Amino acid sequence: MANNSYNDDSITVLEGLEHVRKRPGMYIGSTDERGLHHLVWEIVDNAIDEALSGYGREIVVTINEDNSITVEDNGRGVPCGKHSTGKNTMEIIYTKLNAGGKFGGNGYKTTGGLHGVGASVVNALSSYMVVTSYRDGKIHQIKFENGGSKISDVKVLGDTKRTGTTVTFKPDPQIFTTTVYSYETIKTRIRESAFLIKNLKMVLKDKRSNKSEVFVYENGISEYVAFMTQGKKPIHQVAYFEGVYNVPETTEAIEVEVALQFLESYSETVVSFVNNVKTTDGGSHETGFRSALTKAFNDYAHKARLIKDNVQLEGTDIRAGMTAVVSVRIGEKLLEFEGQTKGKLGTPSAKTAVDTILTEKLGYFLVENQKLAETIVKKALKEAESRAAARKAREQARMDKKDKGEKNISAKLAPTSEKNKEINELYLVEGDSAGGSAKQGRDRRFQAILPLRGKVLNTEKATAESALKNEEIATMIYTIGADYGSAFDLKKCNYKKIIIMTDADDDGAHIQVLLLTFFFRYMRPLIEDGRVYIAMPPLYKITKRGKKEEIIYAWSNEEKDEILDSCKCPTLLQRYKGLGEMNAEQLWETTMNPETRTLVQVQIDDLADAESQIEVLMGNDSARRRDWLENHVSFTLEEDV
Ligand code: 28F
Repeated sequence: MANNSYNDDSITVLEGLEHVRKRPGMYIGSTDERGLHHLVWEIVDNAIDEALSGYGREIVVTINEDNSITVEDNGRGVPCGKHSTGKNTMEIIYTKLNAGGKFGGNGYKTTGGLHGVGASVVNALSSYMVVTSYRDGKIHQIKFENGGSKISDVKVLGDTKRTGTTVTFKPDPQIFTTTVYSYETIKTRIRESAFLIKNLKMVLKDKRSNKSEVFVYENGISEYVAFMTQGKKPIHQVAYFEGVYNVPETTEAIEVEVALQFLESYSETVVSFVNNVKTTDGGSHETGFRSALTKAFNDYAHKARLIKDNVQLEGTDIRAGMTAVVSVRIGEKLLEFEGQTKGKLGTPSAKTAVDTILTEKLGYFLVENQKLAETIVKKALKEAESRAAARKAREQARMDKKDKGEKNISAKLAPTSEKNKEINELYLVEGDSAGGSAKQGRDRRFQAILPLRGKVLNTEKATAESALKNEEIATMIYTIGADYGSAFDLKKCNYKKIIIMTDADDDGAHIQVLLLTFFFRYMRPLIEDGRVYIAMPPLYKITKRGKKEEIIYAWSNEEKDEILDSCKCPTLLQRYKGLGEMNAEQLWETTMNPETRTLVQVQIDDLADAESQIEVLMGNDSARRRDWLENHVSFTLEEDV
């Protein structure tokens, strides 16, 4: 029987990396912009692991002019002695798939300084890579090109007093659909790492724009929460809890850190991590967090006689208006995840670890901060009442409308003829005229149309009660059918896609942002499950007056110019000012037909960033909005086309 377990002999060096080039998606998920940035995370995480092992506290990430990346740390320096295979260890680390670690680039970084398995994957997907190790008083360097072929053996370039590792790599354009790095994407991720690891200094430099920023936080995740709630109205200073939980019957320990802050508002935001890697789908540590919060607040409320013994505060009402970061560190042996994405922590003892530590420490905190504890309990009771009131109001409104024979609030809705939640789509259309064309042009089997009259309410500025009284908002909640806020239930959602279709002008963009704010605040799982889209109507209609008339559409100025340049015959150019200028047939063909349309899927790349951006752009603090716009938007007076 063939020995199908990998070992040093069965993998020849290049063949291993060849496999990575053949199936990059298996190692870095995709070869689009996300996969491109994955290369950076792999190398940066190795530098972080070295810092977590206690060596070096500063990491510098540089985006070079040619979109290559340089990462530097001041750790011990990658080993560069002789390896048992006779090759230099440095060469092995960057050319072997480290079958010993988790297979593939997505292995787990643990705090044990087990340097991730991704460095050789990055090499395989780069047109060149240079690794320099400052160690034992010497500068050792090795170079690779074309996906990991060694250019030369390790060279000693000279003497040095410092120690550390520097890796420069350039993603291979033959592999990646884009090789242009995003400063904001890299900034968000290294800032997150700095928040998670106290006093780790992360520096980001962009040689393309000469921009650079330093991130170092001596109060770690407490500063992360403060960053997420900036501009909002907190009712107390960020509270921080930490502890170590010894897992019974093992020699393993789980480190737990929690930072939380209650605000005057009502949205709940919890971001969680395991070994400094974000768990976007939560998991056992978040379960422990929620259970500890509910227990600690109910214990306090009963002891302080704020609620009768037979009354129990709901976890969702306690957490309304709370922002929290939960970060746990678990050794390799206990680490397990639910599902393939590894975005959801499975380790059962992580629930007990967070639950035990937080119940105890939060319990003390509430006794030591009675005024605050009382405020939060009262807020939770009010939230429970307003939720019940809003539900009663909606039920009553529905009964009233039905009783009085009035069309119920979803009368404006042109429903689908078939009830299939797995394929049905809901178009939210700006304006009645476009709504009319959409109703006519659509495929009524699976496409529903809900025309929106004018501007949707800005739910970032409105209170929950007033938002629910707004007809457009109430209609959307009723039509989508999955409730809202903490009661939102994705399984009840009537549509697979919610598509925002507005004019391609400023008003249309404003309505898009108002709707996205609403979905982010009241139906966030809809976005997280990738169900919210933006329709892309064409900007131009080009009529080619040749032997027979031909109509072509263009979605950008570049595309329009290309079409005009390629046309020999006379053409008529029309710039669409709004959806209403298209008839039903054209609207279907260009923007609604799944075969021919273009949709943009809305994704939340970084929850913390989204939180603070929406607050700045949509919230009540116009001074902060103006600052943000002045720093992030260049205003050019464009001639009207
Ligand atoms: C720019 C990215 O990759 N830094 C790294 C080290 C240090 C050691 C190491 C790395 C042992 C055999 C796994 C040094 N001295 N920055 C980095 N710094 N890897 S990667 O060892 C490799 C491990 O393979 C190191 C003593 N022990 C470990």
